[in-house]
Amino acid sequence: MNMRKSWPFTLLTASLLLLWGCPNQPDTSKPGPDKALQATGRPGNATSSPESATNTSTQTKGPSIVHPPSDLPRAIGKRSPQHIRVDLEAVELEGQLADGTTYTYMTFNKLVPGPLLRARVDDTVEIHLKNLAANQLTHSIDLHAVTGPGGGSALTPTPPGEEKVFTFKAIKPGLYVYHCATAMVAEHITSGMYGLIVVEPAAGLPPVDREFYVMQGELYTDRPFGEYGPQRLSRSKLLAETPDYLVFNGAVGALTTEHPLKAKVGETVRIFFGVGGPNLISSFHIIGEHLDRLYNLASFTSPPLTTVQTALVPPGGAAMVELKLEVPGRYLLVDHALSRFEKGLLGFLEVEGPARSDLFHEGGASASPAH
Ligand SMILES: [Cu+2]
Repeated sequence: MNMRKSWPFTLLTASLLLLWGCPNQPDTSKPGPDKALQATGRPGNATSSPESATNTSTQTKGPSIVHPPSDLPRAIGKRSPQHIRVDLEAVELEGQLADGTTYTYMTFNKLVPGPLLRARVDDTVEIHLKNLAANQLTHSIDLHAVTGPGGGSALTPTPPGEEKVFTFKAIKPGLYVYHCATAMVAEHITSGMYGLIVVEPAAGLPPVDREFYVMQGELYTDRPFGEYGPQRLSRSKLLAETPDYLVFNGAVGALTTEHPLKAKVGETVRIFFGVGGPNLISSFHIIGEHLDRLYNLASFTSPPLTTVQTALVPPGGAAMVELKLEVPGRYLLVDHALSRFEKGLLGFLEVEGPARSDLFHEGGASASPAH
């Protein structure tokens, strides 16, 4: 058998965490995980397709395309408007989608999502889009921060080996998606060509202790979830909107085994969260925590909602969320449409610090040292 090994292990741990809401290691004395997972050795239901039951393909390995969630520019804060130059390069490459499985990604700067761009309202932003000579396809960019027809897409169709430049003034503060807009647009987006641009208000954003950058996307592959080997885009599944994979930051395990989010008790963290999609709405949720401030639909000009459990984020949309961390342990980032968890959509927020048994502890109330 050539079945995936590490994902079921991750899923097992996560399933246990889901079942008991335990912030640390699961208690193995409790009932076991989903029986279908045990029976099939892989996530999903017990009635696996014949294809998935005989995964005899050869494992493939490629470079990681995962954008680390802590890799983003520092806050701008209060300053005068400036002229900013942004250099982006379209790169097509076969990268790691999951253990033993690769996919032909299309990227901005070799990572999914592309770089988090950061400007201040009324900055003049000069976009340079280069298309690598070795690429097969033309690429372009539409930034939702742009005020102007096409968001830049009509000015930037760039064949391999060429470069296009355009300039816009960022007159509206907010958190915006950008993406390739070359037909078939959905193919370029599903393959990884999306990212976020923050346009900070004149006074800057409220200070926080840490910021993270997370985006959700779906992939439509010719072979089912968990198959080894190089995967190609399935256009029929794309058009039917039936993805095989859903991922944070481009790949299965991106925000669990590869780059979990890390923070400390007492800190306030901000997540710039966006949905590249191209098709599915996210019900973004952090299991065991609350979104203390939700800048709903990424509006910076409306007051944030407070103490929200789940944020609804559309494709081509975003949300800025902030939460204060009170209790240590591992929190799970999910889309609460939880079937998607079985297709790879999971992240960890690992919080270190002293226990808060006054807020959370095993056993009856009398077991708490506070009583
Ligand atoms: Cu493209």
